[in-house]
Amino acid sequence: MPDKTRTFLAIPVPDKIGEKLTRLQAQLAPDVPDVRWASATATAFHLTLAFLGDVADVDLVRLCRAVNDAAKPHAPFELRLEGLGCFPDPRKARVLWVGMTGPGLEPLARLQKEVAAAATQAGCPPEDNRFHPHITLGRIKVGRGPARDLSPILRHHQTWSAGSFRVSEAVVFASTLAPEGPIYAPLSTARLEGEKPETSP
Ligand code: 2AM
Repeated sequence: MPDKTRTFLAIPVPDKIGEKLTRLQAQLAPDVPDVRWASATATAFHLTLAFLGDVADVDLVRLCRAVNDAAKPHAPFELRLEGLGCFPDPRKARVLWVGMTGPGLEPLARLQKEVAAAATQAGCPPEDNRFHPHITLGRIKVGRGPARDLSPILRHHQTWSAGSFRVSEAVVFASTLAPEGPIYAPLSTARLEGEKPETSP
């Protein structure tokens, strides 16, 4: 059996935004019990571009190169974090997340499509081709009572925003599962080095 690494592609969230997400978690915690909250330190807040699952270690260098080549021509862009949501449904919440809005969604979708295609070409296809941009705040522990309806909480935080941050890199992460939760380690960082197209006057 070859050695494998659980791998995903993501945009890390800068510390300043991470602090706001941590404060939001603290505000939410009394109203949303039994949640395994994502941690700014242990797991690092991130926007997942593609979850690849187990990748053979011999393929990692090829994967990192492919992601780097695909990401490099993209220009950095601003992404605004705003509003809360749940997977699979606010009335049966399993994952609680922060969403994003604004013009940054377009370059984000282009970047995601191209790094996912590059990973596929490198022989490491994403497990799921759907992309719903979000940053996970926490995962609701299963088996603790009936399904949770978080709709009122989402409505209350509809306009909550952490502001914008500049996306300037895409990272290949290794995820190691541990009893206290996953530990993420960057394997390679691709800088977005493209020029922003001129906007017409
Ligand atoms: P997330 O972006 O919603 O947090 C590393 O495991 C990351 O990959 C997690 O942050 C997780 O979701 C994302 N991911 C997507 N699909 C996954 C899957 N099937 N198993 C584990 N993680 C997955």
